[in-house]
Amino acid sequence: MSVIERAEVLITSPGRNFVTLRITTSDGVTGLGDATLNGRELAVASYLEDHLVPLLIGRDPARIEDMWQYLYRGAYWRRGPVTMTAISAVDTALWDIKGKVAGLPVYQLLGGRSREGVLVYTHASGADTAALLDDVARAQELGYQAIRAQAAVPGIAGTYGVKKDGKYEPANSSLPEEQPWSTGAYLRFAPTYLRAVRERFGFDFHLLHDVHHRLTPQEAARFGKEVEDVQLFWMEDPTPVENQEAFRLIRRHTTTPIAVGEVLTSIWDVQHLITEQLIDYVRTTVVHAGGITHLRRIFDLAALYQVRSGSHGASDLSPVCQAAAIHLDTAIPNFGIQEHMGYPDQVAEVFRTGVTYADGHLHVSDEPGLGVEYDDEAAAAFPYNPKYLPVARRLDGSVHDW
Ligand code: GCO
Ligand code: MG
Repeated sequence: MSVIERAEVLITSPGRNFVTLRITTSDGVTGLGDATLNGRELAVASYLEDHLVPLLIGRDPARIEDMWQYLYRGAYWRRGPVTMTAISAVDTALWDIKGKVAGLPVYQLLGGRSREGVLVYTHASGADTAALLDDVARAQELGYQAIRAQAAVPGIAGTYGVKKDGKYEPANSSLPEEQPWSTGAYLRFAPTYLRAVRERFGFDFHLLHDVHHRLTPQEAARFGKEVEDVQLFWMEDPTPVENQEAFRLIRRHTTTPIAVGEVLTSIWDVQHLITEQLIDYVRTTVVHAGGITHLRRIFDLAALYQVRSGSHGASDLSPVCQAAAIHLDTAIPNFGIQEHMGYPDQVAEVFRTGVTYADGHLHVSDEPGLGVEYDDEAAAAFPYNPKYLPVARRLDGSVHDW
């Protein structure tokens, strides 16, 4: 019987930090899993290295479900981003291995194709409305059929979602930057630029917007209602997700679709949002919500309630997570949309991925497994470089939700 012989935690920073788990079997087959938790990378690396790797050695790599149950229930402590990201990495690497052993791409192991390509949305942003409109035009020229629009709120420096030097990357300083926030200014301005996008480009593409947990339930209800005429594909994270009752209030007032889940890590975290139909899209991801095994379970639950997938796909999720997500998106019946933010150029030197973009869609290759290779030599040129997301403060100095 083939057993797990080695498991290595690989850390690299080709323009941004990535943690990767590589599992090698006694037959010499390797599998990759993304273990990146933005701004808390080393906590997951330690969880894996100190607590999980010793448990993996000698076990059967084919028993993916059993491994998931063993690591989840066996930890005693449940859920949470560090634990779930570590479990995700093991799970994803084992699916990669199973595909390579079977000679099949992972989407075939998940039931085969439900669709040819995976509809993706990209980011457009700007320091003001004119700059945002230029960026939407750029995204359309690249063929994107779904675009997330954000613009800097006048008078508020460093507003969430706006690019610096042509690339969007909020985690850009070695200690968290503190940025001002004014809900009033945002609520006055955001509807105007969303309307300007529709006025200039029409309704023949999907328009998305990320509120990034900045509003109270009442403010979010008002915002959703006010932008109904722009027909958003979704408003994302309108309010912090800890108090899920809040979404009932938003729902009562607006038909603007709601997407939630990038910070949630298990089926229990999204259970009520889904079963009480408080959201339209669930944004949990392979890397933070327990790997392919657990995300499939979340999406199957969601399918019963006509909730569709809309996985987080920011550039702090590695190409290994991206490939796993595209395999899953290709196979599931209730796929909605996939975020596609792109990566700094150096990322392609470390991760060779079979995922390709064409006409607003991502496609997986038919290589066995996930179709991603990791170049150790290239990775060594990019040492870990601690970076943090900013912290938002209201104009009176108190901390707001980022
Ligand atoms: C998104 C997200 C990201 C997150 C980042 C956190 O919708 O893409 O909100 O921009 O802020 O991934 O690590
Ligand atoms: Mg988001």
